[in-house]
Amino acid sequence: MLEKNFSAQEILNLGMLSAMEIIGDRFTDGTVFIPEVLLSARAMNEALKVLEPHLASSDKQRQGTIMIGTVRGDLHDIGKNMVLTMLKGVGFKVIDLGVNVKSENFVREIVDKKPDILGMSALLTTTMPQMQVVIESLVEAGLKESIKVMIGGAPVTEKFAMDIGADGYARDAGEAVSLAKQLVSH
Ligand code: B1M
Repeated sequence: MLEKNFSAQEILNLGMLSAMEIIGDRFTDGTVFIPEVLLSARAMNEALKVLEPHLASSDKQRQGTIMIGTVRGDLHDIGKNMVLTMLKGVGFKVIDLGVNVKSENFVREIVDKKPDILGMSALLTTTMPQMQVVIESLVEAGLKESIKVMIGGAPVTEKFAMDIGADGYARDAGEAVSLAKQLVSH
């Protein structure tokens, strides 16, 4: 598709994301199962790596550092990877803690690496509350004032973000980039 001059954004949004939506619907109606979903997820993550250099913006300036991870109990990483790919593309330094990240690990890594922003992702209604656990741990460790927290993931809402004391919520990777830029400029 790149060779045929489709833009990386088009490939991502029209090709890959809509395909993943179909997989999600088929998983819901019971016509595909975890192995197919996993295969699709792997294909998605590999394709993201191919697209990454093409998603980079031309006016790249160093924007700040963001540490990002999917919360404890949650293994979904495609959305997180899309967000970090886009952030790298516009010049953020990204520290990826991966999936299933415990609150104590977030705190330890923040103390060690001192990022400007912490980004958390959750895809399950059962793991969303972990975001609040992390924010409470940051408050306890006296770190909350020195870092901005942004969150996202399909079940997460703006209201939830405000209720748990996050500094911002982004619905998709594009919004995540605008929000991160806004958070480092304050
Ligand atoms: Co899972 N899964 N899954 N799954 N899975 C969902 C989320 C589900 C909605 C499917 C369904 O039932 N229809 C459902 C959740 C229901 C709920 O909680 N209400 C579900 C379930 C139930 C489960 C298991 C419990 C299934 C089981 O074992 N019985 C299990 C849980 C495992 C665990 O985490 N402990 C499970 C497992 C898996 C796989 C491992 C097989 C695989 C994940 C592989 C991987 O990620 N490497 C998987 C997948 C792929 C999905 C679906 C099909 C697709 C998710 C996805 O990647 N979407 C999903 C159904 C669906 O969404 N239609 C489903 C594409 C991605 C780009 O979107 O992640 O929303 P998303 O990210 C967006 C935005 O949300 C936002 O930007 C991204 C780009 O636009 N965003 C942020 C995300 N993070 C952000 C962070 C930010 C800002 C924005 O700031 C930091």
